[in-house]
Amino acid sequence: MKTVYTDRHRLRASKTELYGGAIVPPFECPERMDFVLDRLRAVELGTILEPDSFGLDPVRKVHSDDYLEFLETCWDEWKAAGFEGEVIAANWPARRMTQRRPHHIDGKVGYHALASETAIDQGTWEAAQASADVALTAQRLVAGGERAAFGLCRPPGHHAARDMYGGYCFLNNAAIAAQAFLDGGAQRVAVLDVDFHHGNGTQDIFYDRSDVLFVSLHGEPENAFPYFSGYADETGQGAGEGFTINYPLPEATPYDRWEEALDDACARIADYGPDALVVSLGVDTFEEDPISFFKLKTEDYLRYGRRLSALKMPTLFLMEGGYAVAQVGINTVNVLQGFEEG
Ligand code: Q9C
Ligand code: ZN
Repeated sequence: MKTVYTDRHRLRASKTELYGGAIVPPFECPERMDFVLDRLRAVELGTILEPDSFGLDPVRKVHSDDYLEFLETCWDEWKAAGFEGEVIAANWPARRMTQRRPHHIDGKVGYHALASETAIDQGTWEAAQASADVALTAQRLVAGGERAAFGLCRPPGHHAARDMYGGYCFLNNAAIAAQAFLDGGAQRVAVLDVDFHHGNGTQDIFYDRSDVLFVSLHGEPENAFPYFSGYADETGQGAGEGFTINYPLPEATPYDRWEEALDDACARIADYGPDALVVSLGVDTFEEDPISFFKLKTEDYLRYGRRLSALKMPTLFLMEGGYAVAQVGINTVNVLQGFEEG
């Protein structure tokens, strides 16, 4: 399987994350990619290619113009306002308040943020665009006939909604790629999100559509970020009713229980009969992940890679989360190796 990757992810080098009331070094750090690359090379999974540039046209199909304009200009506006630190949201259009977009950057940040842990630094916008290019380049390989490809995206994407960033995500790589399959002639695309966290952004983008089936296994929202999304009764709306499927799972979920949900998810995907499958591949389901609460072990990633292979669908894997940094490589590549064996 080919991998698409660029060092330009290093431009996202935020130094701050708001965590438990303290400012800490971000869990979502550049070193994560080094471990994945080392493992890809160690097992000789396949060629590692640079992405091409696709520009913003494919991005505009899933994100709003005012949001993209915000991402492009927020660092300069923040500095021009005289702020010393990185861009962090501190104000929200909360319940019963107006949803009008403010002019001052301190207000605009809150308008476009869905959480405050994620700080924006100078290189974030360029890195986010490079990450989308990685996804689109890998998507083109699969659309062009490869059985599977891996987009080693950083920053991740699945929390990014049509007009909101957060949860370490800015551009929704999986949604951009799913839309690209459709625009390339696919009739239906399935997105399977196996990151520990609910893919609220991907759900948001396709919630009222039937041409993308969104299926997610994740920590139950009562107890896990993003807290306000991911319940089993969120099933889509309008034409999209029935095309969102959520499997919220409790604390300490072990592999056997997780695999039962995966089997059900796979059956639903098979029934849908998509032309392509996009896998939002987060490995923060790992038992040693510092911010998550499932109990998957390293060998379990091989097992579910084989299970995904049995779907026999053109498959695009895109990197999402995973914060047990030294094990992110082996766990991620185990899924891809399992897939190739399966
Ligand atoms: N107590 C992704 O995996 N904060 N994003 C968690 C835990 C945000 C995770 C706090 C986690 C975002 C792509
Ligand atoms: Zn995650």
